[in-house]
Amino acid sequence: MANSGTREVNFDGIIGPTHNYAGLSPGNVASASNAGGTSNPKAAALQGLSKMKFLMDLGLTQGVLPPQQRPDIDALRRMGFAGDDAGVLGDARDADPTLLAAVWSASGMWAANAATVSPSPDTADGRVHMTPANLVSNLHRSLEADTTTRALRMIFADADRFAVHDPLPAQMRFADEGAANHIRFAPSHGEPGVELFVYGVTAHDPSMTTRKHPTRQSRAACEAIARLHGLDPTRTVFARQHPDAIDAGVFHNDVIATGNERVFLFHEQAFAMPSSLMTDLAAPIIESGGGGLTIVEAQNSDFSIDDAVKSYLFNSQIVTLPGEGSQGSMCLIAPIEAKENGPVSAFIESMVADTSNPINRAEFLDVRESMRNGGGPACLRLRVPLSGRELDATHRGVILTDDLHARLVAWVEGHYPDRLTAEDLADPGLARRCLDTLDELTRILDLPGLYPFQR
Ligand code: SUG
Repeated sequence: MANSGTREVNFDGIIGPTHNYAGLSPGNVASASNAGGTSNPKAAALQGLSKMKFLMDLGLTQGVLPPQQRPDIDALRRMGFAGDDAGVLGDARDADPTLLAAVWSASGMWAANAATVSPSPDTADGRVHMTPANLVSNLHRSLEADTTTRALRMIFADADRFAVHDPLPAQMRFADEGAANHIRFAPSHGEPGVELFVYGVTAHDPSMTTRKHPTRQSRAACEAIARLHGLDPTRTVFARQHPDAIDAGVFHNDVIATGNERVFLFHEQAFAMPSSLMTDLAAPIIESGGGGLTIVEAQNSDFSIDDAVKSYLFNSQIVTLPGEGSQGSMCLIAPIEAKENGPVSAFIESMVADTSNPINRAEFLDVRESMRNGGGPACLRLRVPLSGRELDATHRGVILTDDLHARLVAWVEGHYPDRLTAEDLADPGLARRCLDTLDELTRILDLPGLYPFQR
């Protein structure tokens, strides 16, 4: 059923105080090439908050998701490191610095990987369904699922309107990276849509490996989520990522393709079976009288896949602008790196000028601290289309206002370090200060008891 008054709410991950460059993600070009660098958590968090404010000032509804509890010293204890916190941190550093780095990672900032979301017009029981991602492909990310599940259950607590499932079984057969490999198309956010799930591998076909880099999303995971969410099989499409794209650094599909409502923006090398895919996606929308898809396909002759990975154009957010005068018009919220890349910038200019698609404005934002770890504007947010009633049932403490924005900026300014290196990660004093900082955040967001250390 169509819902009137539905809007897309973007929930951005607040970048945590331990943001650092540890090179933890094989296949993620930026993470690998900035490994060992010095990060600036304060600048990172402020860049994230500026992006959220920018979207709010465009008239969009913006939410926040809290960071993970980091460092996760209990995770090191589960790996056998014992003693007081100083001993655990020091022993982990001496045994294997990548284990230490994993429990400090602020990777929860990339909220596109928090969960897969199906809005209520698409689901059999008319509730909004969410499956938190198990993120089993990388140790540091696998530590996110429990707190993400808890946060989503606190924020979307009304069981009459929301279903927050358990993450899928934590095994590679069900490797799941959330909404980064999922795009929903619909005539408008409140109408029934078509959900596209993109996978890199099927569990039963070992020949489906790439030559260089790991694949992070399995078809089995996509199918399980579609079942859990009660999606209509005639409006659910599974497509394989092109293995060459994964090997070029496209570790998530949102590095090479994106969409909004009826618009589908992608690079010609994104998918393994492009022509049937377009028909499968467009047919249900045409049948429901919603017109077809507007396809914006970048060719190799426009720019290469390497330029796509360097510029992160496809990790832009495409948002529908509110308001009478601009009904149906869309804005591309792109990373500044896309403007700095000649061929990509020329492509954006001609796309915005082309009246056959609704994208008629482009804005370039600075999220460079996140970009150096392979996270662009779209990685930082989880899209949740919500009707007016569903928004009313959502925890208000995480919906951005000018006041909340100002409080979060002051909290970051007051507590965040402006420099973090690998050497800092064995410091128990810094660990304590980070947890105190998070404790204060749960008061600002009114999420008491969110973190394990608070219980
Ligand atoms: O999972 N980087 C993240 C980036 C995630 C981007 N998200 C989306 N494309 N939706 C990842 O690879 C790097 C951490 C480090 O190396 O310190 C990292 O986890």
